[in-house]
Amino acid sequence: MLKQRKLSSKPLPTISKREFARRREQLMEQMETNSIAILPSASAVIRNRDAEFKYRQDSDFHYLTGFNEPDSVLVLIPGRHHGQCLFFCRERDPERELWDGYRQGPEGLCNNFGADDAFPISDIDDILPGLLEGRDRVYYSMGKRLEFDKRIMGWVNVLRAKARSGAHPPGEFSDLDHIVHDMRLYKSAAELRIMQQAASISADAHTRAMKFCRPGMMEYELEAEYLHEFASRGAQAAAYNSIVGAGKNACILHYVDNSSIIQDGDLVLIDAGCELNYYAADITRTFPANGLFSREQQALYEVVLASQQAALETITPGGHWNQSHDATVSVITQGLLDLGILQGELTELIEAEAYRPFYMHRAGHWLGMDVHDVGDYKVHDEWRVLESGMVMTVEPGIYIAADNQSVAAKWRGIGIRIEDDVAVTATGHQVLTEEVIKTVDDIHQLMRPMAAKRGSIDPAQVDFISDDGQYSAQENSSAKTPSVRNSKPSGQAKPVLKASAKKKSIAKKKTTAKKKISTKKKLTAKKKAAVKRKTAVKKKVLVKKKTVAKKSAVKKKAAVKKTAVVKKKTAVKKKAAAKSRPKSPVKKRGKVKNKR
Ligand SMILES: [Mn+2]
Repeated sequence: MLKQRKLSSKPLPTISKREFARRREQLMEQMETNSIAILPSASAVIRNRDAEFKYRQDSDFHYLTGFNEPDSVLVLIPGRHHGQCLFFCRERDPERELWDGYRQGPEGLCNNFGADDAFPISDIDDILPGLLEGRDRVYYSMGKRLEFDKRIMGWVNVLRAKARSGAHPPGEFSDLDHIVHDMRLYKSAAELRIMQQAASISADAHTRAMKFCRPGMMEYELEAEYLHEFASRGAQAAAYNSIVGAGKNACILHYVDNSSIIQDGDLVLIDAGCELNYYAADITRTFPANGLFSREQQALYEVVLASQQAALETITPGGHWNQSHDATVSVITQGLLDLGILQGELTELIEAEAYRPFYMHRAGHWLGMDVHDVGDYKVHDEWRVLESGMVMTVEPGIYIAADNQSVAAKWRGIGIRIEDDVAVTATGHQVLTEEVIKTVDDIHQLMRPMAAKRGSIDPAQVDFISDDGQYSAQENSSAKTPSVRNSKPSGQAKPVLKASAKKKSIAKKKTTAKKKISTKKKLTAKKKAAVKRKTAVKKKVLVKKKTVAKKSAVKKKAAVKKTAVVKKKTAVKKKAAAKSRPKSPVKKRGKVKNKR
């Protein structure tokens, strides 16, 4: 039954008019004297035939204006006596507005958007040359909109042609991006509030997907859960095309087809975030479709998680951009060594970039109005020093291609990425996306009871994991009372994780140092235990094979007896047949194990 959503009492955070004006002032302060800045809006883009993509304003234009109509141009002329902030825009037009929606018009820009003066866009060829006349320098970003580049040169050439009659055409061009993008790199308190909200909505969408996921679903069904959460919470769009990759699709970094069936035993990698009021969130989580990691999946997952934790610890003002990447490289290389996927000596492997076939991307990027946000990563050839207000992602991953013959078959086709959004604060950092769980324990707790209810847990896999001392087949059969690892209170699993996640994150911060050491210990301990376990596992599997075979034989016997009442003769035959192929369930199990 559908539940009515609670009415949200809090309005969504926005940027105030004063802040937009302050940004324009900041830009003008950095411009040379006697200069002009010109910034066109984004154009509407045809999707096919006469249907357009939903309009989305250019990020720089929105950042400086808050004005989201196409066919607009912002002109800033610091120190101009008759007004510094000028706009060109579409005129009001009742006929067009009936079809396409409300327009501000020049009056609206003066009244509502801080314009000192505003003109119809249709008059720009007449007016702009006059505004350029007498300026020494033009701030404009060449090469992004070829049509508009031509018009700028056209207006300048009008003045050059009149030079003999005393006109003063501008002699220098400067890149406007350079100033605006550096401003955008430092987020204000208001921007951080929006980004936190975008992160929270996206985090809830990931939690929602984990709850909904089950084997047999299509990838696009999970994508739909995200889009539902985004749209119903006021986020106007996904910040980028959502990636929902199950099984080996997770190894395709920008997989956006989202059209495959999610198989039992698959890991599902989902990279999705919303855009709220022009600010992006960018989260990746990887979780088992049936709620339970296989041993190989878990082993790789723990390495990625440990590398992300190591990277987060480097993020603090005064640190530099590349430290987080370096941290992920060393933890991932060590992890691949421990698991026997790489062989050799750690520093040499790092030097030779031996990790690259498995970890081929950077650990993160700036995040803001654009998902891969603007801002230089190096200044004067040195990695950028982190400062309060910068926001970045931390997203290490391990991807073992399905056809990578140099790796043992059991690892192939596993793709894992874990991505969070992190703001640099005055004293360290804040993870904006911490509300969505990511430890193996938490994922098992959240997903397993529900998966068990739907009967989608493969008993073979439960047995498999129980070798690790985590689950047993018996637990699986009593699914309604989920038992939980590490003696955590079990009732918490369902009524969910926001509160508990917050609590945990505080506790986590306190124990991160400890954890780092313990994960290292775990890895080496695991390695030692692995040899012992292997032999033990073999024995166990043998025993289980026998018991499973027996059970199924008994079942079949019973079934056969029923029909025996009707057809005695055939029943006898079937009985014999049942006895003669008791190994069939074992075969099936082996198949499931080796699939990945
Ligand atoms: Mn990202």
